[in-house]
Amino acid sequence: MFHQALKAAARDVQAVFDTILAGYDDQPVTRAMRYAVTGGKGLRGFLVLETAALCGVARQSALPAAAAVEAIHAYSLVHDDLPAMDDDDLRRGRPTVHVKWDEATAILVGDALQALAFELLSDPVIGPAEVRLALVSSLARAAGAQGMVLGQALDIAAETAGRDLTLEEITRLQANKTGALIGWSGQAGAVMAGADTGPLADYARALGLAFQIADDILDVEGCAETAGKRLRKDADAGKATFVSLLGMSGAKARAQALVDEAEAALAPFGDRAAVLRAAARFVIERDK
Ligand code: GRG
Repeated sequence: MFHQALKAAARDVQAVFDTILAGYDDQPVTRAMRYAVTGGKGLRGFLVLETAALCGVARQSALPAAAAVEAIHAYSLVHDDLPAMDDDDLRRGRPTVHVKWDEATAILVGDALQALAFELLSDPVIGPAEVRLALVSSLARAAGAQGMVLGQALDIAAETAGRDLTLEEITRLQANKTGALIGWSGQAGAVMAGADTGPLADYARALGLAFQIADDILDVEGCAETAGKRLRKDADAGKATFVSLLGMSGAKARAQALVDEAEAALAPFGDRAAVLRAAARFVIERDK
């Protein structure tokens, strides 16, 4: 049930991008944008669509918001892969954008995807102007220098800090770097419905952290071919991670505790939140 829902979300979000990008000039930057939004799991878009369904928002209304967060996520990966950042040549099992095209194109792809995200959120199909404004301002916060960009900046600063980060510092870094977008996605349905965001915010906070701990575990135990990206980069760079700080079994126990927390946060929704509960379990069981 969960895997079908995840696939359907990725397919529907992809269709949004296909429709929009079909109307763009046929330029390297637009071809590279299309490439950058293809081939991911689509977890963030899925969270938007599922929380929207849970809060009674029509799928058609939620789709531009789901595509918006996937556009921001895709931009972050393209920029993160650049030589000035993580310098990666493999992403989603394919050459990274700056390798397939060039660095200038990769920078422009990120810029354009970020702009596209906010254009998508202005689509009247989402709902009244106040709802769209709430989504725009919360996504801007989640993606910017009080969210994902802050996390990335803290990560870069840690490389030259001359000491390992503490567990508290890593938790804050990751809550921003990967947690902010996952948090936004998990609350989007409630925002669109004008409902209480509390339970879904708790769910998404725990899910985001579990996702990152699972990523650190995958970096050590995963298979690069299946994951579609280079692994063991953190260990090779001597970077502190949840695994280096908690040990492998400690990291697994913490991830499981967070999944339990995420599932518990969904209690007010009863059985209607079964797919979101399965999503929480998936984030720590995934192999890519
Ligand atoms: C460049 C401003 C800026 C930020 C980049 C999110 C991020 C910050 C960098 C990504 C680096 C990375 C590999 C982080 C680990 C967790 C993560 C976000 C993995 C990728 O997300 P998935 O697994 O990817 O959801 P797919 O390919 O499925 O979309």
